[in-house]
Amino acid sequence: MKPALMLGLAACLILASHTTYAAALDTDGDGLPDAAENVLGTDPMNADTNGNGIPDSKDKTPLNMANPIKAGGATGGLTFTYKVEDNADPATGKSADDHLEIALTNTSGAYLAGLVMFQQIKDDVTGKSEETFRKLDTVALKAGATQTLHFDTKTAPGHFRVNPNSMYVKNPNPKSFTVTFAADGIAPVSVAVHKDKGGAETAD
Ligand SMILES: [Ca+2]
Ligand SMILES: [Ca+2]
Repeated sequence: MKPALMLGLAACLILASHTTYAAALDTDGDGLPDAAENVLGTDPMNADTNGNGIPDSKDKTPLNMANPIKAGGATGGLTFTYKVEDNADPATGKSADDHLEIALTNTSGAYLAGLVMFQQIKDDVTGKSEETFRKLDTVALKAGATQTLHFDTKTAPGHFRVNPNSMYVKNPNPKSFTVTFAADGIAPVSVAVHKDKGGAETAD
């Protein structure tokens, strides 16, 4: 083979491998390419979107799961408020992009750790739902303390990643949220919140 032809063949091979790589980019390494996750509604930067311990590519229901939080524990140890729209910037008081915002208060009289959260979002029009479970290992509350948690795209302390392909972000239908928290020795507490029609992650 002539050198020029060999070079041309090598260039073709390199181009082909780059094209294949780009087509199969799998940022979170869960076996599903980013492009497929964007279609499926899973998170391309979280290998286990629903938090049930099974990677998205092996999970038969990567967006759905039953509530794993068990009943039991002391009642009255934890209260919280939950906001899914009409958020405000705490520094300026001005309107902020819609996001999940939770203010947790430890009313147990003791240090509170082992916080877990289960959330269901239900589309009021189609009836479809998405569930997620999280272990909030970085949150520990002293007795009487309140901490506000934000679920959005920011990375500052107190912020947790939300799936950018979730129905909360992508689907403008009115939705019903149910969220449950529990902690070590503390009984689960739940609230239901409704979100009016309109997209999230845009101030409205
Ligand atoms: Ca992936
Ligand atoms: Ca999973």
